[in-house]
Amino acid sequence: SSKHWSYAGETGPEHWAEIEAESDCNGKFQSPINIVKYEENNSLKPIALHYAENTKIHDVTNNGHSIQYNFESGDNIMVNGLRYDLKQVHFHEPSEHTIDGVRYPLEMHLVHINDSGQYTVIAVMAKEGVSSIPFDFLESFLPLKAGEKKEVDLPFNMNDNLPSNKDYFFYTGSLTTPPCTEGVNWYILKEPITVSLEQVDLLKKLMPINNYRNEQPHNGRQLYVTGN
Ligand code: DPN
Ligand code: ZN
Repeated sequence: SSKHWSYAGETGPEHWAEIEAESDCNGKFQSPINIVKYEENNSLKPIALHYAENTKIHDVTNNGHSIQYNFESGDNIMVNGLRYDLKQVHFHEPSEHTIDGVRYPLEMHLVHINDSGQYTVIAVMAKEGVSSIPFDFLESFLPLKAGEKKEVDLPFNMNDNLPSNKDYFFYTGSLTTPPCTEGVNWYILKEPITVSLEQVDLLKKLMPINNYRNEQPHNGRQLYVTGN
């Protein structure tokens, strides 16, 4: 299409479906959602994370919507016996998902895709606190302007970016940006990581203000939780 989507005004979320005619943005099973009315499901297993100690990040890009780290192949997760490769990690400020109505200062999305083109996204919330090492790493490579991209050649361990407790909420939704593709497995970790105010401020300067999509209706979807 001629117009490009954004987070506000004439190209904002209310217009995504018109702007991207082939998208699912008007679909019934969209993301994000407010996480409430969840059920325990004891048959849900821990997510099998295969994140190497020395993963190569190909580049970091300011794509005008978010700051995005693009990964070389290697890191992956297993979901229902299928391998999903980690493609990219990016940020929303403040968070897109809310938990019992609470919006976090930051939400990190780990976007994975399988051989059939289906997505699994792990969402990690961040609250204000002592800065974590990966975010120091992040600062030193951030491109400054929209459209800028930097090649990155440092080993990176995705595990360092995650909370120790991997309990999660699970539901089926969509990508939260056009084309809003449905059928996405969402794992939202219950335990937030911590970032410093400086780090949130830095990301704020680089990304569009409020780069989050509003809460979407559940429309009868089941929402599950693991752990206590
Ligand atoms: N931009 C990603 C998000 O905000 O979750 C989703 C996405 C991934 C969109 C891959 C298109 C392709
Ligand atoms: Zn996202």
